[in-house]
Amino acid sequence: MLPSGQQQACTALSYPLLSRPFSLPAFKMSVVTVPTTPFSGQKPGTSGLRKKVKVFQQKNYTENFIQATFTAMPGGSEGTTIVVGGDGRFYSPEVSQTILRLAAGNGVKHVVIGQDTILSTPAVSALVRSLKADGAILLTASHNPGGPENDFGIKFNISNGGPAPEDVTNKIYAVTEDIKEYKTVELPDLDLSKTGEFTHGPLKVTIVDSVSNYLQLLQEIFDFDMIKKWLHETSPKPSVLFDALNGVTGPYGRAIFVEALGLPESSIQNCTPLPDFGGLHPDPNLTYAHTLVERVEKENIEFGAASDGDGDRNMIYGKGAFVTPSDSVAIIADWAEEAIPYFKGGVKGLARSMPTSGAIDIVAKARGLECFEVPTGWKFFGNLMDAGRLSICGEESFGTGSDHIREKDGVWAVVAWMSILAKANQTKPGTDINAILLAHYKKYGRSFFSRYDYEEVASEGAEAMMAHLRETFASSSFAGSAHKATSSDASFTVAAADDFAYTDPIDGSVSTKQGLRIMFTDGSRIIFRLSGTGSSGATVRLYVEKYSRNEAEYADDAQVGLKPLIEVALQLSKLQEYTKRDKPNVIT
Ligand code: G16
Repeated sequence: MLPSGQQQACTALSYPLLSRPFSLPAFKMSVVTVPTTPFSGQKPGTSGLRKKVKVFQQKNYTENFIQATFTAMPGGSEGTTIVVGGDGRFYSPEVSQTILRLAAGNGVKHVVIGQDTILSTPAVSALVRSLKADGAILLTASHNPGGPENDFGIKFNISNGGPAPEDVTNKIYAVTEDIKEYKTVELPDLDLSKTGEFTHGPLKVTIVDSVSNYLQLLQEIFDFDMIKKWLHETSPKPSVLFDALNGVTGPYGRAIFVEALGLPESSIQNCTPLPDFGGLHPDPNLTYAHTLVERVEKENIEFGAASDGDGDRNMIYGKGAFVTPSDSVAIIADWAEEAIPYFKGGVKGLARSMPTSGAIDIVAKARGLECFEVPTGWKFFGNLMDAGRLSICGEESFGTGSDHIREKDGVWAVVAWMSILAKANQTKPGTDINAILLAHYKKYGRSFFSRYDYEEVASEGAEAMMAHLRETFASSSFAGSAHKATSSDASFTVAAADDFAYTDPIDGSVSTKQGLRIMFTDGSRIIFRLSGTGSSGATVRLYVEKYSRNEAEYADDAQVGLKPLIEVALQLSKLQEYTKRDKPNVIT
């Protein structure tokens, strides 16, 4: 291990897997301190630093951020083991080598890295936990498009396997603001295409198969035999389609759905990770996963599912039945003990992000479980899980997961839904996704939910709209005021309005300004937030929710029922005026 901060010699030299012929001269590998200057705006957002590739390609830009990450690592980077993985997007190969050099320069002892740097975000979290590593660096901009003109991202996870909490990301940002040098060792590129253990300068590097550790974890969590029975012994056999959108879950999809569950090759699509996702926008929603939706409808497929670029998001879609992420997590929570062996001992608690619908709260209440409402961002669930108070949680942004790891987990959610269907079919053959949804609504009522995204609007306009709403909230006459829809007589009376703030029940940390909420007297809600994951401009998110116990409405299209609320939201925010957009880019 190298003491950092000074020129330090080290010998070390075996390169069994260099991609090009290389004969190593007999020189000493030293830590080199390279002078640099800060770049503005290296502030990690909801989940890491996401910018255009071209921004990361600027000289020293990536090095600065990685150095800041090592400097800010809780406990320091000296002597540590870190996991490195990502979704294989454009520019990952170059950045992986940069990480190895800076890791060596910062005294890291052992780097565990995915073959060709490929490891899904959940697989990284699982590896950090099973290896008891000190942290991880993930190369991903998640669901954002990839390629030379698109996005790249770097995220740091801590030793529990979860995204770094705000005190750490704030520290990373503070270091980037004042950085003067980074520490590196001038190592040649290491061939990352073959698994094995290597000595790379002062580092031990283990290149791991991308899938095996994660697959083993899922096999411990779920009853694969029960799922196989449903898939192969039901008559007629249910058909399945999994779409990896050319993101990282391709190899996982093939290993799980084709190899482990015995489904035909035709039940997976877009399953080769590509640096530009084949031009797809790897975001599993009705807009960007439309080929999945079309095939499910046209070919009468019972079970469709998609995952995003880095494998932490999911969408569940059966014929004629889109499962909103808010419903998805509530239904998984309700079935967990019955259908998923991992939860046989009992579910500890449930949680959702603030904009996510309250469907899961209703399940929690019925089952006598604690339920937490946290700000948007998976990092807010970690403390609750570590404290043993949270088992299952989800976000409206197509994130669902449990305390098996500390990231949301797209493939886990897909297998959870297969488990629910397999279980339900044991007693009621022919049960499909639609039947599961309707049964849930009958039991608990339905929370209609939708999100409108206005992507890449001018930041000034978006900020001005938020300021206008804050001003509106401050008026003493706002609570109690009534607001009428434009296309109907529907009217909503404001019960309360606030800027959501959260005090972490475990460590007492406070996060303010997490979204503007308007709660109405009938239980409906409107929420406005600016996304923390965009790479340029601002993305306004408008969330609307309405709860119904009227059975006649359960099969309705959510957009119809939510229209009056959306109209009120647009009036109150003057969104169209401030953003100059009359339509959202994406509706989910
Ligand atoms: C990230 C976070 C999620 C968050 C989502 C959307 O997801 O991990 O917790 O809900 O962004 O955030 P925002 O609304 O700020 O854009 P991912 O899949 O992009 O890593």
